[in-house]
Amino acid sequence: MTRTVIRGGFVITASDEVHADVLIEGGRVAAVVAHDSSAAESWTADRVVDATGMYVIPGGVDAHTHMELPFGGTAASDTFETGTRAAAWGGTTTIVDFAVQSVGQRIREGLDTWHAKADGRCAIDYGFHMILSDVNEDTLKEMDNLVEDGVTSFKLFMAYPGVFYSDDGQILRAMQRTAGNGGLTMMHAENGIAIDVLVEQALAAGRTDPRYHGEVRRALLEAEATHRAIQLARVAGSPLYVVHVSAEEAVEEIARARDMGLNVFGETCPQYLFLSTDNLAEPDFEGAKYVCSTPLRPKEHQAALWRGLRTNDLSVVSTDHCPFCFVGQKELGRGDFSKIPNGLPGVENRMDLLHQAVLDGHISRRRWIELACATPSRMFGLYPRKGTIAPGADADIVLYDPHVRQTLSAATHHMNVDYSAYEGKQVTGQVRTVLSRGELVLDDREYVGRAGHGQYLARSTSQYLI
Ligand code: DUC
Ligand code: ZN
Ligand code: ZN
Ligand code: ZN
Repeated sequence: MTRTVIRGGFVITASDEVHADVLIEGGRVAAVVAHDSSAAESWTADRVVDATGMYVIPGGVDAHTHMELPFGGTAASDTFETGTRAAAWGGTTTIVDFAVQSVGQRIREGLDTWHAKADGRCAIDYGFHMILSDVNEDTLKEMDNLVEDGVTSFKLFMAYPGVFYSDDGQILRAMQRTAGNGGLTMMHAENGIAIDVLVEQALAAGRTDPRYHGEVRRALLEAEATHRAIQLARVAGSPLYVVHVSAEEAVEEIARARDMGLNVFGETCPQYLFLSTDNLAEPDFEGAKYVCSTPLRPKEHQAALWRGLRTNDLSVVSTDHCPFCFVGQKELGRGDFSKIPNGLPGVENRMDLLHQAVLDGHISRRRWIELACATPSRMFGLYPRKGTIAPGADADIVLYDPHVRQTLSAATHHMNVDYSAYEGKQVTGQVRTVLSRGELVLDDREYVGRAGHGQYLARSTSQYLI
């Protein structure tokens, strides 16, 4: 069994910060003990990784990615191979991607399709949520089998009529099912029926630029859908996880539900914390680079998101990584913003942007790890295997240099997309070395990983449910 020691670093988890050495045996953490203690000094190892001056943190868990997602007549530009490699460069060692059940399809067919895309190609470990686009009697029955097979969360859409959309009756039935089988309902909360009316009216009035994407997808319609989803979950007696929360009014709905003691959770994404409608209004169609749903909001919403992250009304930051190239993909929507494929690249940037949030005073270091590693792991049934550094955990570990300054740019990133949503942004801190189950993936910024190292993760049910 290979023994690796990570010596001299500053270990940060969601609960502790300690100057400690980490012993890895057979791909798992065997011990974490005080640096320079006699126990640590007696360790023999095949490999010693010097972590002097580095943070030693759990690999990131990105619970919201869309590799190769077919959308708007095209498909997300990162494959599981390129997207998981980029994730590793950015210090993320686990993704939970969204498999899709299309209309008219059995869930199992959708899941098989996603396994065919991902299996044998990932650089890091991966699991799946299931997007339900066709809730019917068969779907409801199949949901139980999925939970048993380790796909324990289901995303429903109140938006995108005709594509992913479920009506309130379908949503209620699916929630009732998860109330019985231990699954977690994830919600895309936007009133898509009302949004489509506003889209039609905007286009008819000649408002075709990307910035109108943000205007028609109104914050009130996110808040209304969030409220409705919460009430439906209450009726069903099921937990609810609201994905990509961007509007202050939606945070308020989630906060109110949590104050009532309901099992309601909120997720936000770096784009809502660092970007705004100013980006959507960039000239020469550049705003298309920032078209995603829920949309970017005016800057004033950001304070509510940061506050929610501190109070735990928002408990997870994931990326909703769904990249489309500007050339040839985003351009499909020139002259009609509704034809711009929705989504932003970001799987590589999350850990750095959240570390910058630590430096900016928005969150603490341990909260950084909690939001990006520990809570998503617990939320989606991967803890304590993922998301922490503790005896028995997978040795998914990142050596993070908190002092290096870097400029985020498409010229240097590893995502398969021709622009960066954060082009030119300066951040302090950088991933140096990444281990996945004890194997080096990134070695002092030299990529040594391989497609196919990543294993499929059958997940338990959420560890936040009572
Ligand atoms: N939102 C996006 O921005 N892209 C994919 C799907 C979604 O809900
Ligand atoms: Zn020391
Ligand atoms: Zn969504
Ligand atoms: Zn998404």
